[in-house]
Amino acid sequence: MAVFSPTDDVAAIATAPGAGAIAIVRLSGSGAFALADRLYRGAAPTLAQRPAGTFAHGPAVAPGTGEVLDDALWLVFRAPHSYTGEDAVEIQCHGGSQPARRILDALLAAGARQADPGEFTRRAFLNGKIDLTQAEAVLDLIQARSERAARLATAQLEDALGRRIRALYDALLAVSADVEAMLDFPDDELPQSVPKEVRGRLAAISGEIQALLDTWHEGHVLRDGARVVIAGAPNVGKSTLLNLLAGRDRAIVSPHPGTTRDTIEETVVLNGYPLQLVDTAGLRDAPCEIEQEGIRRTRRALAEADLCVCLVDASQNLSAEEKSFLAAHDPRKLLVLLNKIDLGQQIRTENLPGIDSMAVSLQKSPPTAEISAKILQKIVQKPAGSDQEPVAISERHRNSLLIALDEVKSSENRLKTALEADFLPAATHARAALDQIGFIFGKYCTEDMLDRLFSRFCVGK
Ligand SMILES: Nc1nc2c(ncn2[C@@H]2O[C@H](COP(=O)(O)OP(=O)(O)OP(=O)(O)O)[C@@H](O)[C@H]2O)c(=O)[nH]1
Ligand SMILES: [Mg+2]
Repeated sequence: MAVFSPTDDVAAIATAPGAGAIAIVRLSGSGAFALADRLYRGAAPTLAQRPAGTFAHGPAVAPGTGEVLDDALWLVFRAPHSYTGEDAVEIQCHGGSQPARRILDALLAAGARQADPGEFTRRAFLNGKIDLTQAEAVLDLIQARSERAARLATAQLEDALGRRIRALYDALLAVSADVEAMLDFPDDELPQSVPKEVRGRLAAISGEIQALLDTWHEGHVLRDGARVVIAGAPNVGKSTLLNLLAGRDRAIVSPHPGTTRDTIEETVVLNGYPLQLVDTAGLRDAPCEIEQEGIRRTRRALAEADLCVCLVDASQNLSAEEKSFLAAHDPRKLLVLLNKIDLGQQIRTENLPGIDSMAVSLQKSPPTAEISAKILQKIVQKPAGSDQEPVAISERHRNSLLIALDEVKSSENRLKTALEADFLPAATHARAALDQIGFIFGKYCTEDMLDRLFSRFCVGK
């Protein structure tokens, strides 16, 4: 699974398009200084002669015509102390669409290649500057939608996840080697305690894999946002809840049942977690065609929800529809708000065993912070004590960890018998787990895997 390091010089605009104070053109590769010097018309020495970590000031010209393209700053980075690990120049010019574009075109005409999306970060990975979890953290950081997401991405960039994954890799490697060594023992000479000891280490490894898997929910919510659908009968206070959590009058609230007829979406950040809130048309046998369509949309939204917050009017008894709705819903993805308790309380949390519920009055004294906390607790499912551990794995990490967990457990099971015939399969399972852990930090990777990962980056990163 060798990955070949590219050797050409690549260039790209690294800043977002549009008006801005400055724009940056990036150039990286062994020929970066020679290329940049063909455009640089500032005072001597040339960029190639300048020490690392310095900058020059001077015009950028088109090499063919000598036309001045812009006045720029030229930052000099030398291998291996640059983002990519290669010689690199960053050219800071005026913002807006033209100056950076013209400088880039001049570099391309002089022999640079337009960088692919994420190619600078891909080179940083290939040159051993960062591992794959850190490369992914760069993307997470750029795409972070909340402060909490940014904080976790920064921790991952600083290797918080990579360290744990590599420790896991080392522990598994040692176990694999020991299981393989057990195969070399002549019959009956292997002490009985050895398989048992190895099994204990495998169990500890499973525990660590499971602990990492438990952080997936949080990673999923932070990276993808969670969909929280507010549902219930008409007039129970769904739109009131949306407005409360959104902090603004997003949806119309009225005493007429059937006010909301279409789904209404609002992005909110609750305690640092980005959520997509969806207010819906109340569920009932509606006579009107528009409302019926609204109810179909409610059902569609519910099918895609990470969590359903179901409101009921607690001053009334539950209707048959409400009872069957609650019974049919997965309780892990359900939070019931017993609303309107200021009008009296017929339904109590005790009446809904096995379902998370809260009695509230959204109109008179809304416990917004408590509701937010409860919603987050349901969707993030943060394991206890995880606040000290700034790690939240992604879908890709999870896929590998799930396979690895399965393999480690199979290996562990094989060693239970302490029969020699089981040692080889035990070793094979341990090796398979090792491969999966290796995929996570990029010890093993394929071009295909890297293509997929870096294609999600922007050009210039
Ligand atoms: N007394 C009382 N009234 C409430 C409470 N919460 C909401 N309401 C009122 O109940 C009525 C319906 O509220 P909405 O938020 O529009 O209810 P909805 O579930 O969105 O209704 P539809 O869109 O028709 O399905 C409004 O008059 C609200 O002011 C509460 O806690 N107590
Ligand atoms: Mg409504």
